[in-house]
Amino acid sequence: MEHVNPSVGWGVLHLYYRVDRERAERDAGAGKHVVDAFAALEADGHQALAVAMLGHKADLGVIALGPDLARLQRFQAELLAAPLEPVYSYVSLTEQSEYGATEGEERTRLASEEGVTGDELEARLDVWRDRIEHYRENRVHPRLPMKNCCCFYPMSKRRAAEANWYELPFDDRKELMAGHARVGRTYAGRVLQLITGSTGIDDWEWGVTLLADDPAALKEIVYEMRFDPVSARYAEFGPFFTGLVLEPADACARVGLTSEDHAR
Ligand code: 76R
Repeated sequence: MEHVNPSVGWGVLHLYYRVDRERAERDAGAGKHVVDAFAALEADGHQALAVAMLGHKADLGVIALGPDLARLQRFQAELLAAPLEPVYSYVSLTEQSEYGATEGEERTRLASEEGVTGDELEARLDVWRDRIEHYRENRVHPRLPMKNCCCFYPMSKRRAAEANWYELPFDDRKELMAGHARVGRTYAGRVLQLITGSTGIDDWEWGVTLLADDPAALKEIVYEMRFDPVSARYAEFGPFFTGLVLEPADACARVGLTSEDHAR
C-alpha cells in the first residue's frame, strides 16, 4: 500500500508521548530521530507541529497532517525510533462543513440585513465568494501557523433522549451552527481553530485543535462557547491536551530528547 489518500480531506494525527528518560539519557541523538522524521514528512508535502506539553498527561505532542494516510502512518512509526512511549492518540480527517452559507443565503442577508442592492450587492458578493472559497479550501487543506500555544480535545454532539443533535432537522442545526460561528468569528486573529471529523474513525466525532499566541484566548473561547446552545446543550468533551508549539528541535530539547547539536 504505497498511498492511501482520502477522496475528500486530509488525514490528521494527534500523537502524545511520554519520554522514556532512561533510554533518552543513554541516547544523545534521541531528538534527531524526531527532527529527521519531521523533516522527511515535510519534504513529502505534509505538515507536522511539535508541542512541548504542559502538565503530566504527556511530554511531547505531535500534530501531523496531509493527503496520504500511509505516509502519516510511516511518520508515526518513525517517531517510535526515539525513546518515546505513546500515551494518547487521535485520528481524524479534515472536512468541509455541511452548514456553510450558500451564495443565495448571503445575497438575501446582504439585502435584508445591510440594505445593499444593485451593483454594490454584486460587488459585495464577489468579495464574499473570494473570501469563502479561500476559507473553505483552507479548512480541507490547511497549513497550520506557528503560534505559542496549542490545545487539542475531542468532542461529540449529544444523543440524549431530551437533547439529540442528530434528531434535529437540518435547518435547525444550520441556524444553531450560524450562532456558533458568530461567536467564533469574534476570535478571528486571536484563535485559529481546526475542526476535523472522526465519526467512524476514532472514539469521538470531532477533534478540536486551537492555536493562539495568548493562552488566555484558549480559555476564553472555550468558556464563551460553553454558553452557546450548540455547546451548552449538545456538546460532550473528551480530555484536553495543552502545550507550547515549538520548532521540532526545540520541543525535543525541552522534553529531554537531545540532538547532537543540543547535547553540549
Ligand atoms: O464553515 C465554517 O468553518 C464556519 C462556521 C463554523 C462551522 C460550520 C465554525 C466556526 N465552526 C463550525 C463547525 Mn466551530 N468550533 C468548535 C469548537 O469547545 C467547544 O464548545 C466547541 C469547540 C470551537 C472552540 C470552535 C471555534 N465547530 C464546528 C464543528 C462541526 C459541527 C458539525 O458539523 O456538526 C465543531 C465540532 C465545532 C467546534 N468555530 C468557528 C470556532 C471558531 C473560532 C469559528 C469561527 C471561524 C472563522 O469564521 O474564522
